Amino acid sequence: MAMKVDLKTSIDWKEAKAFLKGLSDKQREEHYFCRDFVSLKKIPTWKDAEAKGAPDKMGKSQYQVDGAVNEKISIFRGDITKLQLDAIVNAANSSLMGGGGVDGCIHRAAGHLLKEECRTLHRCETGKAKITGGYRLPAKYVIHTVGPIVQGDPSPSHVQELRSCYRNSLQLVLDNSLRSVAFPCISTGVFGYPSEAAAEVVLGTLREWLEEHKDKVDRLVICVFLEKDEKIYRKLLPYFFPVA
Ligand code: AR6
Repeated sequence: MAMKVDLKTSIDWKEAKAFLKGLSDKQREEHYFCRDFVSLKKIPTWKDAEAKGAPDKMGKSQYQVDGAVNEKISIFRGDITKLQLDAIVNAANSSLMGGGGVDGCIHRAAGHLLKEECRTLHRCETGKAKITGGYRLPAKYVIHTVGPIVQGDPSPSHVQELRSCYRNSLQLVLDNSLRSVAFPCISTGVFGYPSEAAAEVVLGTLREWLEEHKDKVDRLVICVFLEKDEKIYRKLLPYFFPVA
């Protein structure tokens, strides 16, 4: 049996990561930064949410009704650091050394070892993604991606970069055999990407990806933080993920 590691005082991220890897899900809970974490089974799927409280309907969708896809997507409003999933995505900057917004929240919650591991990754380009351990987070891994910085209307290359953030993060989900992941609204805070335009890119990208890979994951969670983003996503979801 490996020596117990105290994640609050340890200075060796590799040792801490290996220690956490050897624990059962239940054993990991005692190392979480919070007690009020949210497990995957508490997050309704889009299919269930739609069945319960029919949100606004949109006009005709260009997408087919696909029950298997609708079971794999969720919208959750709240703090992404509380989600007990295989991975959460961080809207980082290219230094990967932390910052404000959701990045700051994730680094604070995960603890100082996250930064130590990030230091070894040597930056990340816009649209790319890199993976680390989750340390004191309920999520096992953090996927760090860097969104485009936008002033005014997004250009076609901004659109491609935002798409790449989601697609490259999802590629890491597959490469690491992870089954559940939550995304924040990448680039729509400090980086200035208009929220509704971003949501359209995100939903199109996730729909397309799920059509191809739905059997390989249990759930993709869109984690919104602001009421305005929740409204935007609830308005657009029936278009990209029609239920009936
Ligand atoms: N959980 C979920 N979403 C959150 C949380 C949270 N705890 N906190 C904020 N958000 P931003 P960006 C939402 O600015 O635009 C940092 O300094 C927030 O409401 O965090 O990609 C980095 O280091 C918004 O909807 O990320 C970079 O320098 C969304 O997260 C830069 O900001 C993204 O807002 C990245 O800017």
